[in-house]
Amino acid sequence: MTYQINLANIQGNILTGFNKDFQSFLFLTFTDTEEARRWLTDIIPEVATVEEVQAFKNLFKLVNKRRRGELGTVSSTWMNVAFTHSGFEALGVSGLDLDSFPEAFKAGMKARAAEIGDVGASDPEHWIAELGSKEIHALLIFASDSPIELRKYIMRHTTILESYQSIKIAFAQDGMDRADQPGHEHFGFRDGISQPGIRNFTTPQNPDNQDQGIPGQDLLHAGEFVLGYPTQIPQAKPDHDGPNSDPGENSQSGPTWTVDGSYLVLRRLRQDVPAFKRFVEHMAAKLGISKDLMGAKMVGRYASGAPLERTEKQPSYFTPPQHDPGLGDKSLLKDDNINNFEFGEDEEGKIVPRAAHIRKTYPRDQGGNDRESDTQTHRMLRRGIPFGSSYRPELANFYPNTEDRGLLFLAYQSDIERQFEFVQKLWVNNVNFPQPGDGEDPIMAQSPEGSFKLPLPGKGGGCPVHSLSIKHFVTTTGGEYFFQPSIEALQHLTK
Ligand code: N7H
Repeated sequence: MTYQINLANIQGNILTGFNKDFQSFLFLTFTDTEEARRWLTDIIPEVATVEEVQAFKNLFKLVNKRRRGELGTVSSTWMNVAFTHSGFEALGVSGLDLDSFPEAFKAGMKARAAEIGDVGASDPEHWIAELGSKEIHALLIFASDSPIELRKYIMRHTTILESYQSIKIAFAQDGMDRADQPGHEHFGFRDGISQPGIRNFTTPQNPDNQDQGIPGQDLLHAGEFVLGYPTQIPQAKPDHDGPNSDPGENSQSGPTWTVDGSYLVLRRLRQDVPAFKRFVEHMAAKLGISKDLMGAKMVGRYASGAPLERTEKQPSYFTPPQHDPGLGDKSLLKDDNINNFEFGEDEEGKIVPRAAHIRKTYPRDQGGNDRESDTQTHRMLRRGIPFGSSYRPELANFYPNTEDRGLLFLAYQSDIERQFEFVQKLWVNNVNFPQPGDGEDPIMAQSPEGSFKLPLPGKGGGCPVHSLSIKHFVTTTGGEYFFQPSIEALQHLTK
């Protein structure tokens, strides 16, 4: 079924992803409706759309392909804007419209803390003060290829904001790709590899298979991520195990003007890198495996991004390589191989443990009731970026506050409860998912001390299951639920 996605009306970071090395986030508060509306009128012409970001990416690819490598000849700087529920209220949205939004968005992330496992050290009472105590109304997202252009653009917007007395910057947060390990998050693993593809938007690499983008990347209906388009049907088609390709009902949420908009979950997740590294080293020595393999067993991929699970390129093997194969065999990192696997033949988790991070958060063919079809109703478009400087013990004495580093997790979806909250609550934090007693996601475990089941081949061909106690390496230090309206809806909100 073909339908047109209104790319000129949808904000750019949603479907395409800015994917810039330098990003910044300004969290705003309003106290005067008229001023807030005038400010919004001022900035709407600068809000980047999917159409523009996509056109830039195509030009970037074209230039790089012929010239072999990045010369920096084309670059861009983008801005997007999003609002909280109380932000819509401050903008003067009617009571009827405000009431029609779903509960999770109305409540906001702090109020949902117990639901999503933000307890103990992650409890909002321990969040950084600006995000824990203040009520945020809007978010400006800036992204650029150049730190200088980014700063100039932020200054331009700060000057615009200064002319509105009642609008205040409550918090500013920079995000930056790691200079020493580009594309990798702070624990050292390549991130941003596996994303859902989108029907009528992502180009199928193989023209004979209209259900996949790159091999293994299932194409989903746009309504999973943007309101007003067909969604996925959780039940499988008869005689077909894969995702159901039929279009489900159009996604709909809140007032009519939410069409072409998307919900954004933003989390500021601090990472305890030294503790993670110590744990991986200690466990690797104890179990007699390499650090590379130990880390890969926890994440589900090697640090280079090479799949741990079997792909066509990595033929059937029971014992995965001890050392990161992606560092030597670059073909494993290419489109044909990097995401081309399922977990069905590894039901016992002998290759990728069932509670490994990528298996918990996207169990592929091993998820819910109707397996693959059901799993595909819980996906998100992730747009995260690291914050803070890399862990470099040799610099610790010279740079203050070096421990505050982590991931700004950003994810777009059409239903926060069915997507982010479901994944966080029923998969990541559920010690009995996928199977009873599998344990917590060893990357994201939120309880002070959890456990993780790790089957490892032993002498004589057996595969004893080791139950490891895992520490808490990631702590939530802030976050919020936003809605990112279409360009037309932004105009509607100014009236
Ligand atoms: Fe995760 N990490 O470094 O270990 N994540 N993640 N994540 N994550 C992924 O495939 C990481 C977090 C997902 O499609 C990779 O892009 C860290 C939250 C999903 O196969 C790595 C943090 C949630 C996927 C990491 C963190 C998710 C995924 C592999 C926090 C949702 C795709 C690279 C500090 C609740 C799975 C890749 C798939 C992949 C890491 C957070 C979800 C390396 C450090 C909060 C859906």
